[in-house]
Amino acid sequence: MMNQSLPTIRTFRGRDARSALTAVKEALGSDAIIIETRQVSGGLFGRAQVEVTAALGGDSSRQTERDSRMETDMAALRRVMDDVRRTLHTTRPADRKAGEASDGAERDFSAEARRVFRHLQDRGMDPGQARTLVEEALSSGAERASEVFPWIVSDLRKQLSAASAPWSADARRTIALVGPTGVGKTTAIAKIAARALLDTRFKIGLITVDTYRVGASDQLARYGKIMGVPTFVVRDRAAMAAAVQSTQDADLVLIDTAGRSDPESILAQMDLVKSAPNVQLHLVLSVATGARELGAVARRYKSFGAERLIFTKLDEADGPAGALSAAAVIQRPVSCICDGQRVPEDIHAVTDESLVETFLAPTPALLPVRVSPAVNKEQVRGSGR
Ligand SMILES: Nc1nc2c(ncn2[C@@H]2O[C@H](COP(=O)(O)OP(=O)(O)OP(=O)(O)O)[C@@H](O)[C@H]2O)c(=O)[nH]1
Ligand SMILES: [Mg+2]
Repeated sequence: MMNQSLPTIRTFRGRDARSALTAVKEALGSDAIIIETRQVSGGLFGRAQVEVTAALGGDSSRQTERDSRMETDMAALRRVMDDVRRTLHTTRPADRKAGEASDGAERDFSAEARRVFRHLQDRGMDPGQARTLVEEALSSGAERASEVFPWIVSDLRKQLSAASAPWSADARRTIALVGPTGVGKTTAIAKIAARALLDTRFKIGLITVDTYRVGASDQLARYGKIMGVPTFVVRDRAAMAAAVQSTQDADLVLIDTAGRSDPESILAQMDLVKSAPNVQLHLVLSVATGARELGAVARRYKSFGAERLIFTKLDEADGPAGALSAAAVIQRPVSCICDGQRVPEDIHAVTDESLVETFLAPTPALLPVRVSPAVNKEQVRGSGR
């Protein structure tokens, strides 16, 4: 079992498998353990690339040395990627479209209301949702931006509240991560398990029902092996019952599922997941997806009884407020957010305040000016300050 620290787990990309593996070897050495290899798009000009997730084997002094070298490499890489992203985003057709759509919608708003409306759109909120919110704020008597925005924030808080992180002591004991393909379910499970091991000193059990894709269950099993946590691959209810039995002394049981899009496969999988007693479903959604699509996915999963939301890829989102479309449909609290590929660093617990900050990024101009009525210039001068 682990005690002090978890091994470094990092992701590398290359033109092909060979160059990605060379990068792994350079950074982590030849004793690196490969967790997963996958095809991704996202090279320059949308070229396909190979992405390898790997963990470090070997002794800890070499690990520290390699860690610091890799941090420097990664920081340089991130800077280049940020530049590329900025250049691409200044001319993105999708952005122009959003702007055009908003012109008509905001025409009858006052300049103050328009400022709030534009801010919500810049943050990636669905134009229809943004318009409705501004209209409701106005009809409730708010006029200035400093009144409209707080009204909207308090209204959204009713739909978007924070829940205990899955690795905290008061979270549900059995949690299944469900959601569309590629949103980061398996990665989030590895992050949650690692956090629970490090922060809460929990005993963990991992179960996967993802037997659809070749190698999918291996991905979780490898994370499990690195963390010293047992992993069970489950194909049917009998196997689920056996896995539940085997993990009965665990403080936290995490169930990984396959990202499927057709309702029948989702249904069959949900049936299997729900045969685990007292399981709580956390719907995982990537905020790098557009607002409209997020709303549609949320509608698809709502009927399966998702009780919590997990938002991922905040690092990749231009405007993460598209998440609010999903939140409006599901109306359940958020248990954590993910903002990168690093295991376990890029997962965070949330609070009601941090959620509003994350999704809406209020600027000082949109918030009420705080003036203490008890203090005037005379008093300030008189006090000698
Ligand atoms: N940038 C970024 N990448 C992430 C984040 N979370 C996961 N990823 C990456 O997204 C890709 C897919 O992650 P997985 O965890 O395999 O996704 P999944 O939902 O399990 O996918 P399926 O099992 O195919 O449904 C991997 O390259 C992850 O490293 C995140 O918060 N930010
Ligand atoms: Mg997965």
